[in-house]
Amino acid sequence: MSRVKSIKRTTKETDIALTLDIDGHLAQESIVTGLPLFDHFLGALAQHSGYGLELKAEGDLLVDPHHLVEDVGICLGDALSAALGDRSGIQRFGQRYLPMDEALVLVALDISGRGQLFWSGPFPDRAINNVSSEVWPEFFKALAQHAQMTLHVVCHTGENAHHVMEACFKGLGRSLKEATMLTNHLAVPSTKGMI
Ligand SMILES: [Mn+2]
Repeated sequence: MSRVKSIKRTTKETDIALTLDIDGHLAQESIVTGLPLFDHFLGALAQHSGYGLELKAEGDLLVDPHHLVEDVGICLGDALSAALGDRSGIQRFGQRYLPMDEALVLVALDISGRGQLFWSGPFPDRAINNVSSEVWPEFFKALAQHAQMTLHVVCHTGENAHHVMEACFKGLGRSLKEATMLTNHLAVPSTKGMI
């Protein structure tokens, strides 16, 4: 069973082509968004999820990175949802405390069929390389909504905004790896019989 999905999405704000392979058989380093900090964080996500991710994205960065960051989250969420099919055989839940030096975050998720983000701090409220910290939750929100998963991200401590946000992306990667891992049971992991 191949768990691969390609997505193309073009709007007046962004142009995105993405291929996701949950079982990781693609070249992982092909991530180009035009925003090097975002490439760096997505590279950490791909690395720690074990997913193959090819991504080429262009956005109206001169307006605000907001559109690009949100729309990549939409495409990655759509790809993940499609690649998972009817969710049969997956672990469903994933969680990770992720330290990065002084930063410590918790990421916990449930591939529940209900797309929602719960984001709680205190997060450092500082720009990283002139990119406002308020943009990053938009990625997590769009991803959660389009992958139809319940996603909690909690910052327990951290002074350095780069450390905190990188920890969130790494923690997301590890949590997704766990949640989308296949079990020996082919059934959909829900007492309802469907997700
Ligand atoms: Mn870094």
